[in-house]
Amino acid sequence: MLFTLPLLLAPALVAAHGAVTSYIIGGTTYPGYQGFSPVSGAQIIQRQWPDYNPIMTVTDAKMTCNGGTSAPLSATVAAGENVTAVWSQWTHQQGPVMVWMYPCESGFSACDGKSQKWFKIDQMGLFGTALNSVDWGTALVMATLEWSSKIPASLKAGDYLIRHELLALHQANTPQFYPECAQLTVTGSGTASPSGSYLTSIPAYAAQSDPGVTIDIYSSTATTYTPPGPAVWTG
Ligand SMILES: *[C@@H]1O[C@H](CO)[C@@H](O)[C@H](O)[C@H]1NC(C)=O
Ligand SMILES: [Cu+2]
Repeated sequence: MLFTLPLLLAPALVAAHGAVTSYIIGGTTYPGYQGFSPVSGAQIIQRQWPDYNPIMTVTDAKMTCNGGTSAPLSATVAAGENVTAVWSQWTHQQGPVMVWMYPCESGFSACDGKSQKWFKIDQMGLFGTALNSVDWGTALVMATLEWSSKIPASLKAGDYLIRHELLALHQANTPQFYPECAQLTVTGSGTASPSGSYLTSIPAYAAQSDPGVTIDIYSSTATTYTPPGPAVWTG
């Protein structure tokens, strides 16, 4: 019987991560990609990701959209409305949730997310005072398998990528990034766009040595945590 244990454990290890697999906008569920790409002709708003292995460095090319480069559809969302990302599974309870957007001014097919135009619309890091607790944004994702964010009400109408990123910090000084992107068409009469320090590039939105990235949550005596990257732009 003992010989079978490693075989039984193996699938659980493979499954011990997660990815966004659908989106809820205004009461409509938009199926995302279920893994693992490519599925030709999948009619989805999410950019297909090849796998949900952890990304270990902030400079990895997969940081942009977990390797996803295109999707045939987009979802329409009014500025000021919420977008809810849904994970089919998630297993880590320490680290921040960060939600980003990127303008696709020339349409989605030409939109590679490679310019310095990414901005955050939402994030939650540590909401308690103990780094080794489960008072973290990703613990809320583990509990509900959802994350809801408001599209800034004043955001200029147009095409955008939305990027949900979970940064898992449960292994000391060994960050794991899990990002996925979907395509949104934002409507409304807003005219605002973030500028200056709100904008950054992905990959490499922070240094690997950033204290929000390379951190030992078990030995640190800090009582606060600052997610890496720019401040959140709320419009
Ligand atoms: C909309 O998203 C915001 C976070 O940006 C959240 O505080 C709020 O609860 C959400 N509303 C709903 C109805 O989900
Ligand atoms: Cu994992």
